[in-house]
Amino acid sequence: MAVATTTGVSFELTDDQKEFRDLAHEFAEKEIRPVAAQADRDSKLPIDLIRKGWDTGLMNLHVPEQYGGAGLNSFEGVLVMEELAWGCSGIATSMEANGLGAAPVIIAGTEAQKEKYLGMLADNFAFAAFGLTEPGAGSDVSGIQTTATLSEDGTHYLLNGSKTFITNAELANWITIFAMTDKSAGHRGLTAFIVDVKSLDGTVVDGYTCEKHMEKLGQRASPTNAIAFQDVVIPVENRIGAEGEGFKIAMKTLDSTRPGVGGMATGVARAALEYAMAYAVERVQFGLPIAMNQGVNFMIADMATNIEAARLLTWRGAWLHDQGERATLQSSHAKRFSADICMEAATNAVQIFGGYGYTNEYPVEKLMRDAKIFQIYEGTSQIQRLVIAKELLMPRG
Ligand code: COS
Repeated sequence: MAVATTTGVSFELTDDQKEFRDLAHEFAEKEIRPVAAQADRDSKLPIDLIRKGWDTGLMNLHVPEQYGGAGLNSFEGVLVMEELAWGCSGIATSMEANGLGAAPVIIAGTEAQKEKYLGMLADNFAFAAFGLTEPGAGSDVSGIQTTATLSEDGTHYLLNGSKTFITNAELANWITIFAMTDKSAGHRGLTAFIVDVKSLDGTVVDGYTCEKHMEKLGQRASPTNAIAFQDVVIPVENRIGAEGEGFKIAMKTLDSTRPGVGGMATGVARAALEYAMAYAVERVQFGLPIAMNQGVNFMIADMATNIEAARLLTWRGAWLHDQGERATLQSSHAKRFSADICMEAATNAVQIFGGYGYTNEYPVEKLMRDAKIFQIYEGTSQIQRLVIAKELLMPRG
């Protein structure tokens, strides 16, 4: 990884890191790319491919080795995510969504929870999801309406409410759910839980419903569902942390996962750049390849510089997190910048392809549709700016 040494900073990857990145690249090139356009058209996750990814060890990247996972740190995870998203970011999102679902357990779970739920992901082709967003609570996490009410005997909670835009919910065996245990306490009334929604043999828990996946603009291969809970029983031992700690667990989770989103956005931007460069040298107008025009090659130059900068920001955010430091500011820098330059790169790739770029005969219109979500999920670009401004102007201890 990019190691801070006594003499300075090295940007050189270790042999192991190069090997893991190359494994992910090969998987993206040979397995993901050939099916990406069809998966997008059908709005359907190629589950056999995801299974191959699980077999190859490219899922559950951050599950520690002691629970059977790959045990990668954040920095190494970012390397993998850039490559997978270079292949197809919808497929990459679904391949790595277990990481988002599992992060609260890794951050604040008990040993028993880790063994059971992280172990389940590593030992079986199982899925986890992250249940934070609600129809009325997206950016404003403290507006969550879902409730978890403790039983009189203190053995379990009853969960009621609904969540939306949940990646992989239709596949999930368990979901980390954020629910109010004390509505009068604002963000301090939010608590995190592990909710078993579907056993490994496919039996759905009483009171849980998962709607058909949504038809989306981009990242269409990745299932996104609305879900609801009516008196779903959660054993008290499935609470993550103490009552009222949910908000901070959610924020710490997003601090840890946003560099990975930045890595994916960098991967999509890189794909857009590569397609745009290949086309710009091949497409002849006015007797010359269009790459000879400053209007085109300056676009390419800016895309390339932005990609380099995005990669460095994501590496730094992830690296800081790996040092055990609070990486809120750097994570938001990484996520915001990578998402925005990805959108710009994909839009400019379509521009360089001209009319052809606007058709689905060429891959860049998909990249443009896929890129948009990076500016929305795991905190919009506006929320990232808000976090950055708060961290700079009102730094927390
Ligand atoms: N790590 C640890 N603690 C944090 C934290 C972080 N990154 N960010 C905030 N906190 C703590 C604060 O220190 C504060 O603690 P106290 O209660 O002890 O004072 C508490 O959490 C509330 O913080 P704050 O006042 O900043 O919260 P806000 O309600 O103003 O909202 C934002 C914060 C907007 C940044 C947050 O709601 C957010 O990130 N929203 C976007 C959510 C999102 O990404 N949704 C996408 C869905 S997930 S796919």
